[in-house]
Amino acid sequence: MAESNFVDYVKIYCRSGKGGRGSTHMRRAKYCPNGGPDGGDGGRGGHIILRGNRNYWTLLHLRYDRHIMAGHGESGSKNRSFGKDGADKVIEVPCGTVVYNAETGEYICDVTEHGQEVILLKGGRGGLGNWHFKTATRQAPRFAQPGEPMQEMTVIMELKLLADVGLVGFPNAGKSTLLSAVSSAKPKIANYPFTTMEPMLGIVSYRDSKSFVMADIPGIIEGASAGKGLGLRFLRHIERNSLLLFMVPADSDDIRKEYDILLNELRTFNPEMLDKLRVLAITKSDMLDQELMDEIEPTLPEGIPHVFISSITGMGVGVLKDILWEELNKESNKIEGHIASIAHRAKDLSHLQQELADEGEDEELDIEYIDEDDDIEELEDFEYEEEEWE
Ligand SMILES: Nc1nc2c(ncn2[C@@H]2O[C@H](COP(=O)(O)OP(=O)(O)OP(=O)(O)O)[C@@H](O)[C@H]2O)c(=O)[nH]1
Ligand SMILES: [Mg+2]
Repeated sequence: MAESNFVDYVKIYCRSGKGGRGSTHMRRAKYCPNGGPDGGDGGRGGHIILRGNRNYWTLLHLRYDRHIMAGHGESGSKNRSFGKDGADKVIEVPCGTVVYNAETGEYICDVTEHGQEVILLKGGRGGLGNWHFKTATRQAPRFAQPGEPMQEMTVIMELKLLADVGLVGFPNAGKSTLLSAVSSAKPKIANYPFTTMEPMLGIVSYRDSKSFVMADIPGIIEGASAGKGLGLRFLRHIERNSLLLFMVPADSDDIRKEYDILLNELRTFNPEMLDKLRVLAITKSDMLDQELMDEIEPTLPEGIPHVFISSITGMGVGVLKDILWEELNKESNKIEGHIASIAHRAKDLSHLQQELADEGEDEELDIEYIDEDDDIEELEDFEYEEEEWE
């Protein structure tokens, strides 16, 4: 997917700043030759911070800057002067970004709201200057604390679009046509499979200026979980939807079978997908007459609300919106929480390398770090007590 602008998977290297060291300065002034220790504390290293930003829709901007490093804290100096804190680095991410450790696959955090900030890596605390260590028996400590080390991590950021309703169907089922009919989104529509190559969101307005968000994703075929068609990588974008709208065209040979295949592919991707609310739309129903609909009706899968629709004539679309709204606002749905009702699982380590390769993100990112500001050497075996840190 290298040529696409829709980037929903990136690997980047992040490093926080290390803490500045405390100063070992001794005060010496004209009439005060043995003024004692007056070395100030080092500054804090910069944090790496993630911030949700609703103006970003993809992770594309992160493709260009794969090494994100915060500033180091400066050393303390004489007169008990504090060192300056290192500059924080804020990474703006679209709402719905989930972060994993690229080496262990471990889930780290997610950012779902605009303005939400998460500290991904903490900057090291600055070391205390020598004047903190002055005691009755040790009047001139010639040591200070080194700053705390920096932290580094290579992370995978994955975007999982936040929508209420996700469209699920074979290619050509009419998913994009529905999205274009009920929202102002302008997805590409054509009479061939895999017209939609990347996900798209649309805002569906409902009565009394209420609205919900619908996500159109590429079509799914039997065997998608084994990589057929566009595979299942786009399913991550409906992982967080609370409702899945299954779409099967009226001219399908076997609607129930098609529905079962879709369901099975979802289950293979993530069994929790089956815990979501489901609605079935029989699309392109302008091709049916009442008699045919009556014939199809009893063959439809049980236990799932269904509706015959045509995005072209508008038939059933209003009813569909009513059903979607009703389902979305069900008590059972509310308890689970609107967003992220799915728990984030760690990545499967045995497949992680393959996944990175599939996403074109398997290149090594680690960098060699040269420490130009060598820490206080004499203090290598210095052990400070933990409570010395504030
Ligand atoms: N007669 C009729 N044709 C429809 C209707 N909805 C969609 N179509 C046609 O079906 C074809 C496929 O529509 P799309 O909306 O592109 O289908 P899709 O599910 O998004 O397909 P992919 O993106 O390839 O997965 C187009 O030629 C549409 O014009 C409908 O309600 N009635
Ligand atoms: Mg489409």
